[in-house]
Amino acid sequence: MSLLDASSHRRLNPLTGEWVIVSPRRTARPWLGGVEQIASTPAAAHDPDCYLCPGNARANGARNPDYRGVFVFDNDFPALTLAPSTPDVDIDGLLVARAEPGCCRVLCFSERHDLALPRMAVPDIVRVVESWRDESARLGALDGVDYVQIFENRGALMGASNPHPHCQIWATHSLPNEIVKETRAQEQYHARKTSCLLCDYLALEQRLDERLVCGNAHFVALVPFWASWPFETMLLSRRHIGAFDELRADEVAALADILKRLTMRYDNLFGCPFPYSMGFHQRPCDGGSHPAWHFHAHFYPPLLRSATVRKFMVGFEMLGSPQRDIAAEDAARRLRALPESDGSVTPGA
Ligand code: H2U
Ligand code: ZN
Repeated sequence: MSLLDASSHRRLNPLTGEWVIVSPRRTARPWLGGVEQIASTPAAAHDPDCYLCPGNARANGARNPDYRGVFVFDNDFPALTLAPSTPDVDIDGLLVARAEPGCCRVLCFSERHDLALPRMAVPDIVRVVESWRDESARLGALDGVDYVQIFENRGALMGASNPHPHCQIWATHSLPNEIVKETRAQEQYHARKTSCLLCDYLALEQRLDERLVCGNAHFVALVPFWASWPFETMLLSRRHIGAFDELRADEVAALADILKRLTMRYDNLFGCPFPYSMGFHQRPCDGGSHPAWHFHAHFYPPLLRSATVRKFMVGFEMLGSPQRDIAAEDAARRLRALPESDGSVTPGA
């Protein structure tokens, strides 16, 4: 069932229960709107003005150690604290507020200011994945922490405040909105079918072979049928595991491998350091066993036509439903055709 040549339609995201409008080939319309700056890869391995490089002073005056490899620290400007003093508020069910205990960490991928995931060596990315696993376990065990969200904003276009390759980790007391939706959908599917939503979805995608991008022994990258961002992808573990704490050593290595390969493809799409927000979705750490939960990552890149023309999620997307301009199958075909090389290449067609 190919919808590549279909006219406009909507597709269901079974993980959230939300719909996305698909308008294939709408990129043919003229564009006189905003053009972004082409980001360049930082040239220097160490930048004396970077808050995150080894040995440098951070914005609040603390000094980074002369670290090598992964460096994790408490965010100096955290969005959440472990003991907030906010009282609960509920006025007529209309003005409702709750204290939100939590903590925020920053994780630098390595001492190298110039090496993002696509340019790092796989063994060095393995150290990053191991740190994600360790931080998830440590923060998840804290009193009052029910969820650990690991995410990377790459590129100024996606709000990264610093080009030094890094990600953030937010541990929260309540489940974030996306996790509430995904938990509900996976549990309902599990109850209805006595099987896992994402195991079944992955099996279907492998059979249809229309939206797969790349894979290895333990992970698959694909453009989800319901993708809303132009080159959105999902990373799925082949094994039914719920969270970082279940990753075996060979799966840690495979996750590092596929992260490098997928991000190299992204960089090669428009011949630029490809901006995105990505993050891992894992089972809540609230004491429940959550057998329906399937570990995965989402990549949400904003670029649409080139290194300088992005997709705006505004207007109808903000007020109604998300809408995409190229079919998911088309995006997957383009990503699949790209080389996995970290040099600069001719931008993809
Ligand atoms: P983003 O690039 O995704 O914004 O992540 C960087 C985080 O690093 C950001 O949350 C923190 C910011 O608060 N930070 C510090 O904790 N100390 C600094 O000296 C600079 C930035
Ligand atoms: Zn740096």
